[in-house]
Amino acid sequence: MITIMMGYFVAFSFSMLALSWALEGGMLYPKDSPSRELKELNGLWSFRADFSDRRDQGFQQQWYSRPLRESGPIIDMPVPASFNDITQDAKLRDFIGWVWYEKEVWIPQPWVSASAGKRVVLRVGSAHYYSIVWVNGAKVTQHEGGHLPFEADITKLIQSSPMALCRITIAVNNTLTLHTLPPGSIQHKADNSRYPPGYFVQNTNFDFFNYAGIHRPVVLYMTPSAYIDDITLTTTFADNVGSVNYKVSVKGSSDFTVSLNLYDARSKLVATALGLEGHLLVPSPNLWWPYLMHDTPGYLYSFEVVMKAKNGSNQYQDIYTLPVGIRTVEVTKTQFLINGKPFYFQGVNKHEDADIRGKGLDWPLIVKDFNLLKWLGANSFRTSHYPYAEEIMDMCDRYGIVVIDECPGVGIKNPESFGEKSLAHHLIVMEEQVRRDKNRPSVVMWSVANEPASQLPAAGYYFKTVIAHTKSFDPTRPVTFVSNSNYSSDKGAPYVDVICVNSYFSWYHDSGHLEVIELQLNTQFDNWYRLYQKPIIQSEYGADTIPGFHTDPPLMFTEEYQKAVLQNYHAIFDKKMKQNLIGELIWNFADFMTAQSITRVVGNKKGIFTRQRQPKSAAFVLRDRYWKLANKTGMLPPLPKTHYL
Ligand code: GCB
Repeated sequence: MITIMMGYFVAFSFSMLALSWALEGGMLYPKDSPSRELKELNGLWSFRADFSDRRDQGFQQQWYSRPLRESGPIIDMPVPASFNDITQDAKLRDFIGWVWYEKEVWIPQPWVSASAGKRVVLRVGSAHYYSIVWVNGAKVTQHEGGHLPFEADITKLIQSSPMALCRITIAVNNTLTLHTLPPGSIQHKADNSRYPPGYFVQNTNFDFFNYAGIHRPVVLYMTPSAYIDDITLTTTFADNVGSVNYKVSVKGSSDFTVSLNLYDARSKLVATALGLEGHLLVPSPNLWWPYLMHDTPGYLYSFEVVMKAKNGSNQYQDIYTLPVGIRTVEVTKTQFLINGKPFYFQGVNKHEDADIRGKGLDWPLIVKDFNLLKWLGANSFRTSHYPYAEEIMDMCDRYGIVVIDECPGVGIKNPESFGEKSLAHHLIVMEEQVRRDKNRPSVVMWSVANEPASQLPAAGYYFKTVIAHTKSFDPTRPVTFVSNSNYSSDKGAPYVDVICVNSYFSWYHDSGHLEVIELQLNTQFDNWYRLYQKPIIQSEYGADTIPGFHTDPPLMFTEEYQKAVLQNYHAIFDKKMKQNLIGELIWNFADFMTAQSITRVVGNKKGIFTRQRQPKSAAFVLRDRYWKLANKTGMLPPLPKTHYL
């Protein structure tokens, strides 16, 4: 492995060292404000994959030290997007190793002058999976892991250069190891009678295509050099008074004042306070309610922080505004309560996945998906199997779509992936995820993994530690992981707040036998509840379906079979939701790309929508159910479906 990915591993061990400390500083989403400016670097970047045998030519020849076009051929690569499906080159589609991105940008002159008291930050929304960033040939940061943002303060660097032209180089490596999240491994095929010299493949234990590249926006942003670094908000309410509990951190000055203003959705000032920590009280608050639970779901206040600082004779002002929803979350033995009322997750699992752009952020797709969720009557989703883009999470906050926020802990199967090294990284990933999403009202629970080998002895300590660590950063939200282990041997389940179970009766087990679903599902719920007395979510169920395939009686892969699987599951859900079942999440919202295999026909076809977001018959079954449920569970006064569309 080392022979191929040498450059990667050098960087990897360094990062583990650097990251073994708790994270420093906040990760506020970059936004314009009267004191801040933003420059988006999305669009076309120069690109080259390093196809050299050891994938280390870029480092040997220091491709970052001069314009990429000078060290070899380049192609255009859109950002954000996965690089895999952009060209006709099969080698690039399945490429493993370092790829190089570069963009030259002008920094606005007022940001550059050393006397201006500005701070300039380069931020990458996410890149898969290991990234090193240079500006004008100087390394400014590195980051391990996809799906989460990272940034570098480049103020000094750009102020010391004579030109405001800035060459940004980002090398990204998609190699997975047994210690990354998700884990993976490189397999060398040494048999020269069957494979060419140096042949290797990357093996993973997850069922989605391992898209790579710069998946989310890259931005440069400017703040004053004394600035609001982080904000942590939690909310409670009692006796018709809401409380927004805040903690603000400021950097760049020790001589400052902070004032807080809370505005309602009509921009009316409802509360003010001073200082870094405290409470803002809101009489008769408009609570943040999930979609279909209230007629103004997703109500958001605006929490404005105004910081004024002095550094000698210099004065600075920084202003940052964060949306805040006032709501509470609580778990009992049988219920999930939002604002004290039982909440039933009638939702979906998704993927960030689409034709051509792969996992790249795509606004038309995002808005289309939210329209489909509303059409469906879905009130929630799980970010299977990694944190989704902040832009998507913003929509959840605004639309009242409840989120189980899952980390990239998918496919943790090998015993080595339960060791100290993996655990240390997993803790950091949870810190990064909580730091990014802690203020979101839509996020009601963290999921620290999907279908790990949680029956292994090491899984007990591993999940106890990851869950406790997550709670130490966020004591306000329940934590879970999603299991497909046998209830009696799952070593992690004792530590979760909610049992999340995946099962595929009549699909992966007893294939074609719809008649076993009800009995097996009933047994599944009874077993888990008897042992743990915790509420349960059916976090996956479903069947692959080729749109346009029809049979009667239903046969596997037809639209009729998918509908029948759903209906058989629903019959038991209807019984169990009166007891301790608190949710059902279909697998999957839409078809998505996977690795090639004999069980996947150009991807996973368990979507109720196609990859192009057209409904299969099952979408209408689910839509009828979700709208009926919304009325029946008392979440809504009887309403026509069109009410919220
Ligand atoms: C699962 C996994 C999911 C797969 C799905 C399937 O249990 O959690 O990632 O895509 O099953 O369709 O096999």
